[in-house]
Amino acid sequence: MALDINWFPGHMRKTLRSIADQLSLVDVVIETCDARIPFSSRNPELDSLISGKRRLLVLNKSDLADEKVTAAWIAHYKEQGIVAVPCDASHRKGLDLIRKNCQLLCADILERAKNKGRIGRPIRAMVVGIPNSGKSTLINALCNRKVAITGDRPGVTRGYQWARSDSMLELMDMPGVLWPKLASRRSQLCLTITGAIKSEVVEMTDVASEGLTILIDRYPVETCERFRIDAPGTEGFISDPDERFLAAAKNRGCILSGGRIDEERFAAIFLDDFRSGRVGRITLERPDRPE
Ligand SMILES: Nc1nc2c(ncn2[C@@H]2O[C@H](COP(=O)(O)OP(=O)(O)OP(=O)(O)O)[C@@H](O)[C@H]2O)c(=O)[nH]1
Ligand SMILES: [Mg+2]
Repeated sequence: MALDINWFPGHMRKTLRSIADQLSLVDVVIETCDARIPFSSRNPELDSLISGKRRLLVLNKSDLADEKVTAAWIAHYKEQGIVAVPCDASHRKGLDLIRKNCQLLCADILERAKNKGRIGRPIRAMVVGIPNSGKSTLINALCNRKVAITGDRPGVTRGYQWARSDSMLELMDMPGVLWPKLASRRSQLCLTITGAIKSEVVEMTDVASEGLTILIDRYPVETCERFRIDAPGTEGFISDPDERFLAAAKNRGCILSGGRIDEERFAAIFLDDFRSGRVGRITLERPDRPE
């Protein structure tokens, strides 16, 4: 069953065409994914589009993800021959590693340019990835100034734009792209609770309720503590997901006059707590158990 949502507006198709058109102008592609969902936040259409290019995979928002699991993902990619690095673009962490790896990946291009007398030729990099994964934030961090508009919602960047980081790096920002056939319902949920899919196009109480179930499955202690519900394996654990969601909402004081539970308000609280890292540093997908 799929969430009944339209996550692939026409401008994403346009962006995929634009990426294909501009690809020959760049030396390397920097693909940002969300370190909390490395499996679901990589676009297979982008993957095949950029397969012929040198590329660096950036596991961004690593400040919100489980550090050990991020390390496991990076080792997993290394086994597959993909260079991946962790990054926290908001706090400017991991930038040197990105610069260094771009240089390594493009060493032969720089060497050839040098042999032709073009010493100090900048590396041209295109930054691509799913919406809201932090592409523009990363570009601003690498440029050390605000060159690109950023925002806490998907679909902020609307067209491509070049920015000069320093004498070594030139960067092209791109709008985020999803793909028309998202894999599983669980992937769709992961993309929604992390903020890659617009909350306007989905029923947020359903998403939050299922999100709570996923979080309890992966991080029971942190999740049950935050939402003041009994953990699995304890006597008071509520096994029915809907009842559990209502109990959590009640415990957080989301009650309307007349005693009805305010599910919408709790859904917003749940998503805000998760997205801001208040539940803890959480990664929803592991390389040994991506789904
Ligand atoms: N915690 C955390 N937040 C981040 C990080 N990088 C970006 N963000 C936040 O994520 C949100 C989206 O960032 P953008 O840079 O606009 O994302 P984008 O990929 O350019 O998004 P689109 O242009 O819509 O595709 C903003 O609220 C950023 O502050 C990070 O490493 N850690
Ligand atoms: Mg952007």
